[in-house]
Amino acid sequence: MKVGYYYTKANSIVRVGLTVDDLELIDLTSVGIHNLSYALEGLEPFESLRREASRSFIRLPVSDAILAAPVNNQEIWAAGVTYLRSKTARMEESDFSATAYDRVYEAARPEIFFKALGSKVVGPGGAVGIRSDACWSVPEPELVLVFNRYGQRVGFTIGNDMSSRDIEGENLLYLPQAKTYRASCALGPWIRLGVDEAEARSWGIRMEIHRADTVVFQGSTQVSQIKRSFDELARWLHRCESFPYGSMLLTGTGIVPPNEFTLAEDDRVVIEIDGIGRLENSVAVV
Ligand code: DO4
Ligand code: MG
Repeated sequence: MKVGYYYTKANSIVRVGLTVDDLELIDLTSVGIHNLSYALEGLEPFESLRREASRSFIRLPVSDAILAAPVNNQEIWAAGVTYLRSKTARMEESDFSATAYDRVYEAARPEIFFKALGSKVVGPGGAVGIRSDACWSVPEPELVLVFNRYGQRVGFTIGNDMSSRDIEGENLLYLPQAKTYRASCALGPWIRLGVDEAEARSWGIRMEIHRADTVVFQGSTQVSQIKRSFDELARWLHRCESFPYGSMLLTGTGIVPPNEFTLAEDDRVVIEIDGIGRLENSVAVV
């Protein structure tokens, strides 16, 4: 089962929708569910939404819906260097802070950093940003853990942790500027509910970058390559911290384009994760 925000060509007011089969969308706003993060707060959000879905609501083809980012005012955080591929890439881009990545990959405490406010996230079809003062920009396709305000993991979505590799590589203290700027985080298209960690670890992640009519990069990885368990990442995220509106955690990238590659204005980034769907964004200089 997947939930998300949608609107249609005929009605631009955003509503909450649910799909079980990817064909039909069940409108939950018609029974008073306007806020997705609130709907995910129940002790059994999956069960209660499934009960709602079995009632007779407005239904429409999924193909008629235009999806928006499935987020409200949650904080968005990100884990880094959780895949071996990411550790290697970071060490290549940085002269003097290379050992930091080596160490954090092995350390008990993971790298976790603040990424975005929910209100600043780009949704499906929107434009993600590359900084005008960066010269080496890449998308990072990542599985996202969705937590309610009690810290319970309630679902999964797709994230793009846009990054400026030259800025991060120049000095690790510049990480917040390399990672958090206008339109640096995209999320969507759905939140997948009712899936345990074992099933999510069987999913593949794929990314393509299109420039005009050419695919200029394609790569893939497996969620099973993430070094740390989801519970481990969740425990560190919630250690000495709480999220009154819930939170989301991007789990790191295992797909890194070759070092000579940088994104350009008007590229299109297409990320697919089995079990969730496809997140597609254009690229704009910000
Ligand atoms: O250490 C910098 C960020 C790493 C990251 O975002 C990732 O591994 O996905
Ligand atoms: Mg990342």
